[in-house]
Amino acid sequence: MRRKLKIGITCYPSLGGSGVIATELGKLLAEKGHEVHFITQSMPFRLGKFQRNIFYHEVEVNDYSVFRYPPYDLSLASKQAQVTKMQHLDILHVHYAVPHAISAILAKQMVGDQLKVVTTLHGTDITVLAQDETLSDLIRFGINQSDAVTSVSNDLTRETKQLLQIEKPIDLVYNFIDKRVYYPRDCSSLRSDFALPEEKILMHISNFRQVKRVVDVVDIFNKVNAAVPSRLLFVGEGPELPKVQCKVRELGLQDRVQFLGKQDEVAQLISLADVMLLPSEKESFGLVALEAMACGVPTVASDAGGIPELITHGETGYLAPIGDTAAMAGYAIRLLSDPLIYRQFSDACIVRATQTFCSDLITEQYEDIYYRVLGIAQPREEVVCENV
Ligand code: GMT
Repeated sequence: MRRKLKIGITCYPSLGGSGVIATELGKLLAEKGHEVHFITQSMPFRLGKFQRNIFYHEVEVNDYSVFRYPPYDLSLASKQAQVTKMQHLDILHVHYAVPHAISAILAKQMVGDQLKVVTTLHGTDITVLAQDETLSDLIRFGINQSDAVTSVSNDLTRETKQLLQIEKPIDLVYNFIDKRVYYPRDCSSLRSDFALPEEKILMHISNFRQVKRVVDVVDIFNKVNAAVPSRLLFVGEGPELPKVQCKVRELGLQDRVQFLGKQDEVAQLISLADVMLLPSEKESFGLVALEAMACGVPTVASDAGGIPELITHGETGYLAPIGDTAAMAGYAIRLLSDPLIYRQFSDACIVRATQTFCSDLITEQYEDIYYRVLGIAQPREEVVCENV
């Protein structure tokens, strides 16, 4: 049996792919007997009810009147050091480079070298923030000082190395799904709330940031709906929402488009969809497309960033150049008009999601990294990922 570890996890607790991956990883590590301590600004939204081996430590920010900006990064470092000392943590696994990696390195300097820092890069911490010259040196420092760095796609690794001239090795660890949660669910009764039996459902889930090109979703839908009567469901909210609502009105699609707002649990909702749309400008991996795949829902996406490492064009979905909404609409129409092709894609999605991106396999990859940085040789456990 492998030695059980004490692991601190820091992530952004609000809605978003990096927070989801960090929280689900923590839950899976705890299930395997490791002791997991979340050190975050608030309770991660997916943490939910009490679970054995999971502990939560809230970072309190000192807002003393002299501070113009309350120093969250320092409060985080101080909490990480405190929890490490009290709980004898072996590892601090931080998700998203800024400021989490920097705070963790400071915490390590406070408690000593026996604490190892693992940093996972998720995407915009590199593709957006590392482009900012006021932050790039800091991010490079965080990466170089971490005991191990992981990235969620080969494309993100390439971009990190190129943008920041990083030479140290970066481990590739893809996003994952828990197949006990993401599988094709029966939602025939719920479906009738949103569409007529002969209509198709297209869906987009995101935080409506500019990089998601959500207005393109409306454009794609408009073209699809002209050929195949359909409905569009939006899940999530964010800065681009007003623009998207405006585009829906402009195209007179109000009665065909519904905004469901922020939703914590999307597994059931995804099964409502026939096709997921992800036309992003930047996307290091595209967790939502993986979640859709596991539910048997193919995605039509842009070929940005790491998306091609997840979606095989013409097998588990379709890819088109960023902004080419006509091509994306054409692909969606092809999928929605041919039940035989659709079935083939849907089956291939489930196999790929549950075999290549299964949580057992990916959790094991993270554990291997922890043991490696701690210098503990541990035999590998046999993981067999079968599809449901
Ligand atoms: O996609 C978002 O805007 C959320 C963002 C985050 O930082 O939480 O997601 C990033 O991390 C996910 C988990 O690793 C990836 O699957 C997403 O592709 C990535 N988003 C971008 O690169 C834009």
